[in-house]
Amino acid sequence: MAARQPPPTTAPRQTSDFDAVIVGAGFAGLYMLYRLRGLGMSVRVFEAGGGIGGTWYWNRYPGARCDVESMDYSYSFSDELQQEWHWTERYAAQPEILRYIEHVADRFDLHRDVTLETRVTAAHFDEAVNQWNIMTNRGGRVSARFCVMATGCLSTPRVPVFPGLEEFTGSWYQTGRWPHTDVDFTGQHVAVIGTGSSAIQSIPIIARQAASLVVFQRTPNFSVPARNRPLDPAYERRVKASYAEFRRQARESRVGFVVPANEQSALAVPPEERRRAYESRWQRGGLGFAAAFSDLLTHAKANATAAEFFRTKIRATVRDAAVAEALVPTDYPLGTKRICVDTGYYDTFNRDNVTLVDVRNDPIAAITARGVRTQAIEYACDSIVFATGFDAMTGALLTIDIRGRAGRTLRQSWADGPRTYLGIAIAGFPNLFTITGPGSPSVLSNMIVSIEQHVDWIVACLAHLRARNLDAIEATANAEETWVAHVNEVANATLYPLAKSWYTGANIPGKPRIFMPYVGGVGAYRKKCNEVAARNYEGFHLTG
Ligand code: FAD
Ligand code: N01
Repeated sequence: MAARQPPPTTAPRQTSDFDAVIVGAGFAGLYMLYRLRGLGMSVRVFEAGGGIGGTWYWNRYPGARCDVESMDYSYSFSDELQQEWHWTERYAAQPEILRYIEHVADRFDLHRDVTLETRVTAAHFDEAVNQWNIMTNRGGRVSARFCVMATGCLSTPRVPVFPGLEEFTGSWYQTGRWPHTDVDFTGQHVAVIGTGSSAIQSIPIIARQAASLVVFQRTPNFSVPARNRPLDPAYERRVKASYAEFRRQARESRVGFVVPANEQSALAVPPEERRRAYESRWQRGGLGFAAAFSDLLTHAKANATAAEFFRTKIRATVRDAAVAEALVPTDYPLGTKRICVDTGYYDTFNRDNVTLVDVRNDPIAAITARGVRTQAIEYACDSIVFATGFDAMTGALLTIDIRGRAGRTLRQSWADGPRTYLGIAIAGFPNLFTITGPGSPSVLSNMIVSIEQHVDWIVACLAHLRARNLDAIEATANAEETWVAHVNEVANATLYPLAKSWYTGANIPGKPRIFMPYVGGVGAYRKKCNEVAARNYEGFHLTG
C-alpha cells in the first residue's frame, strides 16, 4: 500500500498562546508539565476534575488501592523525592497515593500552571501556522505549538446503560466517579454490579458494612491475594540505599517492576514441582503470578495448569460448592484479563449477608424503582454500586473532537480501531503526542515507569526540534502501518486476544476489536523508542 507522506511544512511561524498544552493532570500530565518547564516552555494544563491526581482523584471507592507495590509505583525522576517520601504499606491505598501526588505538585510548584474543572472538548490543528487550537467546555480557546494528551487509559468510566435507572429511588454510585464525601452503607441493602478489579477491592469492605450485599457477576475473574501489610522498614531502607539500580532494573524489565521470572516451561516440570511454584507465588501475593513459568501467556496447555491451580484455591476457600463453582473462571486463559489482586474477596462469599447472582444466563434487564431486576427476579436494595469498568485506552481521546491535517478527525482515523506510531504519535496529527497511548505497553505495565519513559522521550524530541530550529514533527503513515502490524503480530503470538477484555475493546458494544496495548515488554519497547530517536527520529517527518 502506498503510504501517504505529510507534505513539507512551509507554514509561517506564528506566536502561540503557549508552547504546549497538556490535557489531564494525573501522573502523566504533571510529570510532562515539570519536564516541559525544565525546557523553558510556556505550558498550560487543563484538567476536567476538581483536583489533580487523575485515577487517584476519581477512584475513591472503598478499598481502592494500587496493585503494584508502593516502592515501585512512584516517580523516579527526583532522588530527593523518592528518598524523602515514606509509604506506609506494601500496596498504597488511594488516599495515600493522592497525598503523594499533592506532595509532588507542591514540592515542584506545579499547581500554578494547572486549570482545574476545565474539560478540553476540541483540539484542531491549523496547518497554515502549525499550531493546535484547543477549546474547552468553559468557552476558552488557546493555541499551542504542541498538544500532549495525558488523558489516561482508564479515565472514562462506562456510564450505566441499564434501562430504568432514573426510576431508582435509592442511591447509586460508580466506582470510577466516587463521591468526595463519606459513603456509609451501614445497615443498608446494597447491590454491586460487576466483578472486575474495582468490584473485587470494594466488595469485602462493603460486605462488612452493609446489612446485605448482592453481587451481580457476569464473568468470574482470576484473583490472587494481595497479602498487603505495613511496609517493612528494612526493605524500605534497602531499596532507598540503591534506588537508582532498583529503578534501572524496573525500566529494563518486562512489566515495569521486577518479579522473579522462571524461564522454564510450565510443562517441563513434574506436577508437584509446578504446584509448589504456584503455591509460592500465591503465598507471596500480588502480581507476578504470570511469571511463574515462561509460557503461561503463550501456551494454552501451560496456562491451563495455572488456571486450574486458581480454581482449586477458590473451591478450597468458598464453602458453598455451587457458589464456588460460579466464582470459578472457565472461559478464558488466566492473565488474559488483568489478574485482580484482593484482600479477602473469595472468603467474603462465606458471609451470611452476601449473595452471588450469576447473570450470565439471566442478565440484568433493568433497574427498577426498588432495585435491580434480572429477567427472572427483582432484587430490592437501598444502594447500587456500578463497578462496570471503563471505555479504556481510546475513550478519553475519542471524546475530544481532535482534528489533524485537512480537518480529518481522530474518530475517522480510528474508525477501525486505534492506530499509532509507538503509542506516542499519530500520522496526520502533527505535534500531537499521546502518553501511554494504544500501541504502547501502558496498561500492561507499572504505569508510572511507562509514563516517565514517554514523557522523557517526548521532552528529548522537543529539545531536538528546538536545537535544529524545527517546529513540527509527524509520524509517517508508513511507520504507523509497520508499528500497528508489529503490535498485532506480537499480541497474536500470545493468548491475550482470546479473552473478551477491555484490552481488546470487547467491553464496549460496537467498539472495534483490536488488542490495544503493546505486549512486547517495557524494556524492549524503551530500546525501540531510543533507537528511533538515535536514528534522527526514524519514521517521523521533521519540518519547520
Ligand atoms: P489518569 O490518572 O487517568 O489521568 C488522566 C486525567 O486526564 C484525568 O484526571 C482526567 O480527568 C483528565 N482528562 C481526561 N480527558 C480530559 C479532557 N478532555 N479534558 C481535561 N481533562 C481530561 N496502574 C498501575 O500501574 N498500577 C496500579 O496498581 C494501578 N491501579 C489502578 C487502580 C484503579 C482503580 C484504576 C482505575 C487504574 C489503576 N492503574 C494502575 C492505572 C492508572 O490509571 C495509572 O497507573 C495512572 O494513574 C495513569 O495516570 P495518567 O496521568 O496517565 O492518567
Ligand atoms: O473494570 P472491569 P474495573 N451486566 O472492566 C461487569 C484497573 N484497576 O473498574 O467481564 C453485568 O475490569 C463486567 O463483566 P464482564 C485495572 O487495570 C486496577 O473493575 O464484561 N456485569 C466486569 O465484571 C483493571 O483491569 C485496580 O462480563 C457487567 C465489570 O463490570 C481496570 O482498572 C483496581 C455489565 C467491569 O470490570 C478496570 O477495572 C481497579 C452488565 N451489563 C481498577 N457491564 C487495582 O487493583 C459490565 N459488567 C490496582
